Amino acid sequence: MSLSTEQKNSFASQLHAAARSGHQVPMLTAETSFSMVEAYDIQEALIQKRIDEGAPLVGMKMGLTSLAKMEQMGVDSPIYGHLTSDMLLDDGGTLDLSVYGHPRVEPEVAFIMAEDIKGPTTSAQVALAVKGVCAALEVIDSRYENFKFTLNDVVADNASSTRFVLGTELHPVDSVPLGNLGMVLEVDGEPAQIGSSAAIFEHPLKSLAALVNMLATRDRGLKAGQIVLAGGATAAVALSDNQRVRVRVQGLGDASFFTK
Ligand code: OOG
Ligand code: MG
Repeated sequence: MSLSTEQKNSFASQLHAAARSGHQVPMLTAETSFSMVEAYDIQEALIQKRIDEGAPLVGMKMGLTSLAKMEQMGVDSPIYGHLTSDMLLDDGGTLDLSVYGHPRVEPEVAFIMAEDIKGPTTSAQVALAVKGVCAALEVIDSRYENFKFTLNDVVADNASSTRFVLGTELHPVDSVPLGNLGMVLEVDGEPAQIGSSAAIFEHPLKSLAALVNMLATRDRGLKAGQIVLAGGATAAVALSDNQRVRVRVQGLGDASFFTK
């Protein structure tokens, strides 16, 4: 049995309303089962609502690309999500947590694309389409109760995407050993998670290539100027009020924000 367009739209509306209110909903799969392809259909319908509200698409993200994240969430394969302009938070900015349900933060790196690219591709090829790489933080917040979901549920919920911060230093991908950069997530100046970019799908460029190849299955690609978050390098850390959160990435500088 497949979902009707109306049903996909209704699921997208429920998740959109939950994201806007900071309230949680039960997992969609508790009501109806659906395929991974349908989960991405729901995600696209959800993103269209944000775009219609005036927040254009600015990029994409990979999620569940590290073992630490897969173990934390109890799922076992990478997924992608969409990033819209209203998810951007300035480096050093303040995040008001009152509008979110149970936000968490992850240390990441982000790419900015120099050229359009469509799969099939490889890590080596995709590097040629990248303008540069920077330190990044991603704030995720599941719209599901207790931050619990199946893979199809989290795909429908746009991979828990909520906000993200990019560092100010953009470096060419071949100017650093991108496959193994030390990464420290600090909360109030203390290390909360320590990892390496090697944890991001073995290499962040491998994660980027996997994204481009996944998009190709839906006849889509990346566009010049788009941002891509490569995926969290460590388990995510729960946020609370009045914190200073910073990621430091070896060779790439840092990115930070305050919570209130
Ligand atoms: C899904 C999103 C995971 C990452 O970097 O692994 C993600 C979740 O854990 O809620 O963004
Ligand atoms: Mg992430």
